[in-house]
Amino acid sequence: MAGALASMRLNYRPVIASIFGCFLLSSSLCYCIQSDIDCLKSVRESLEDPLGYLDSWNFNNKTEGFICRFIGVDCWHPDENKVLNIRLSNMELGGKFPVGLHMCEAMTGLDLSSNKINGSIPANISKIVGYLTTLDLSSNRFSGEIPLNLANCTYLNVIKLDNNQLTGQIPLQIGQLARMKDFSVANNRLIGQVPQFGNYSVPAENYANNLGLCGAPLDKCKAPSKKTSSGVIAGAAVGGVSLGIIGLAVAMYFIFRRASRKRKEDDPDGNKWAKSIKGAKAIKLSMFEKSVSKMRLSDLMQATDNFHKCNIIGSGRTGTFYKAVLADGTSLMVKRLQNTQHSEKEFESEMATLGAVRHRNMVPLLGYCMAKQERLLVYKYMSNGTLNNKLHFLNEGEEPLDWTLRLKIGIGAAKGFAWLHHSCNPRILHRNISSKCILLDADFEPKISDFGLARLMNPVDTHLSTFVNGEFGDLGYVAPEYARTLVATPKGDVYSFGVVLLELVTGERPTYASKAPESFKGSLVEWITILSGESKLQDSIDKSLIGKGYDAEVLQVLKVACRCVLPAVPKERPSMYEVYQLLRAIGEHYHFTTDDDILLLPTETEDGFQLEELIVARET
Ligand SMILES: *[C@@H]1O[C@H](CO)[C@@H](O)[C@H](O)[C@H]1NC(C)=O
Ligand SMILES: *[C@@H]1O[C@H](CO)[C@@H](O)[C@H](O)[C@H]1NC(C)=O
Ligand SMILES: *[C@@H]1O[C@H](CO)[C@@H](O)[C@H](O)[C@H]1NC(C)=O
Ligand SMILES: *[C@@H]1O[C@H](CO)[C@@H](O)[C@H](O)[C@H]1NC(C)=O
Ligand SMILES: *[C@@H]1O[C@H](CO)[C@@H](O)[C@H](O)[C@H]1NC(C)=O
Ligand SMILES: *[C@@H]1O[C@H](CO)[C@@H](O)[C@H](O)[C@H]1NC(C)=O
Ligand SMILES: CC(=O)N[C@H]1CO[C@H](CO)[C@@H](O)[C@@H]1O
Repeated sequence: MAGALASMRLNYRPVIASIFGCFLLSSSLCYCIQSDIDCLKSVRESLEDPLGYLDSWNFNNKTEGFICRFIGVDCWHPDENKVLNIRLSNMELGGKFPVGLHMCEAMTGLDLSSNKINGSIPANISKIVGYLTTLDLSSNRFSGEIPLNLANCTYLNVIKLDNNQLTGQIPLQIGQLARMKDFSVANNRLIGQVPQFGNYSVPAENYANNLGLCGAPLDKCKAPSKKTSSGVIAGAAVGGVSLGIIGLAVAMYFIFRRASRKRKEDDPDGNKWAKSIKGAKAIKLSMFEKSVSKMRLSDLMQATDNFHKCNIIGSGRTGTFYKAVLADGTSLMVKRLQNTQHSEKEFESEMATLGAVRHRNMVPLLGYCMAKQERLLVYKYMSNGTLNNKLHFLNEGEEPLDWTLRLKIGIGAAKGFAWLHHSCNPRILHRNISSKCILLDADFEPKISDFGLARLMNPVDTHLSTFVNGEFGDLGYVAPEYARTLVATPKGDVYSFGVVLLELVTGERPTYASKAPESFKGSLVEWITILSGESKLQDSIDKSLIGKGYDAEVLQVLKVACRCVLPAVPKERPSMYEVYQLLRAIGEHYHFTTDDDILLLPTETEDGFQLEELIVARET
């Protein structure tokens, strides 16, 4: 447990680092610690809230620290989305114990007292809220037994379970909770011997009104357990050790905080690096498009306020994205590449290749810039952000995407990926397709981003090293054989794109199916697999799409998605070219694109495969 706490603190950095998509483009800054946000979302979803107290939990304002201002939520620090306590007392809340709390990894206090929550206390409670010091579930309708596993929440000081309908015996191991100073279970239906805590004597009234409790401070039990006393000694020892470790962990946390604070003070605008290249010589800025060919580094500097952190619109593994607004009002996206150590020559040749990748459904690379070690890529601005945001993080008052837009986006994106796979030579695999890599321009034309940069990364930063860290692609999108073999293939991309199609049709996120039964904890694909087996696929369709005259098309697209994700053998999935053709046929009568600006040559040959594997080998 002590080790777990230490590693929880150490994991804290990677958590921040992995929040962003290929690049989340939203108008507001977001350094959110997604797991704690998801935690609160799941709490809100799992509790019944007849009086609407939790309606004020608005997840659309993505200002850092926004959840800290929610009713009943305290954070470790007011401008950091890391939950310290949740206090939702006396709000008439119903439902079950919110098991999604396991995502609030650093939470130490939980108060759900005086509500109408029923069901049992989870048998794996230490896996859910293992770091609690205070647990107050009093005055609810909890039934069943007090789980033995509660004794594994070793940091608990306070346990209040009074005024519920708990039955059975109190696990004696709870006596091993060495820090206990307030334990009450009055007004339940408990029987048997009460636990004995090392340093703390429970007042008799905390046991009052049960069916038959015994042992000090109550009457002696008729057949006292012999194990109790040794349990107390072991418990006190364990407690002493864990107390030391918790002190250490808390100290480490604050040292870390202070260090990071100090770092921030040294560089409050997060742009020290930019200031250092400001007057740099040997600057090279090349533009592929005439419209911006006269731009200089100083223009980029001005357009991004010297790359001030306020202009960051997203960040991913390959670098950070800034929004730049030129003097004439034109917007651009500038990507600062992470750690490239390639020579200027290598970089230029990669840029020449990427600059030549022009397709209606690719985010256009307009130019690039080299200044000292910095490498900046200039892209066209995409005013409607990511598909992911448009599907799952609507701003207030924003309508869900209608079916024709979703179909248009699906067809356009398929066309782009098919073009990368089949018309580029050598073919380009994306390797990390998700709804975050599909950007939307002002007309909602989808534009694929973040392709072809892998070769510009340091060898240590390429995908293989992220595999080692267990972070090989966006969660919920990775084809099973890709996760197993670590070899990127076109069919791996097809699988990931199938998940994007599922998102379009179901409105669900890849890692979590909200319409599935509460007990179901699998991914979107796993849920679809079950529904498909039961011939109930249509149950998954987004409610906002049903009954508007498109039902047949929606179901057809859902079936294409299934062909991409369900076959266990990658060979049985269609090629990206086939996916595009299938979707295009479904949407033919809309005439979304008049120009057929791609030359599609299906090249699903063995040669194509080998070529790609060579590229993988070179990068790693
Ligand atoms: C894949 O994309 C996700 C977000 O879209 C990002 O967090 C992750 O680092 C990327 N992984 C690789 C290997 O590119
Ligand atoms: C988001 O929350 C912050 C802090 O509460 C507030 O200052 C800001 O105005 C809010 N923004 C929006 C768009 O509601
Ligand atoms: C919990 O309460 C709900 C109504 O809020 C009820 O439908 C359900 O049967 C209750 N469950 C238990 C185990 O009492
Ligand atoms: C706890 O157990 C429930 C079912 O008993 C399960 O759904 C949930 O995933 C478990 N939580 C954790 C964090 O292990
Ligand atoms: C609880 O802790 C004990 C002793 O540390 C351990 O053996 C047991 O596996 C833990 N139980 C659970 C459910 O984690
Ligand atoms: C328990 O009591 C012992 C001796 O009385 C003391 O040294 C120890 O600090 C106490 N532990 C706690 C958690 O109060
Ligand atoms: C829904 C949405 O955000 N639509 C915007 C897409 O981009 C155009 C052009 O910037 C805006 O006018 C729309 O409001």
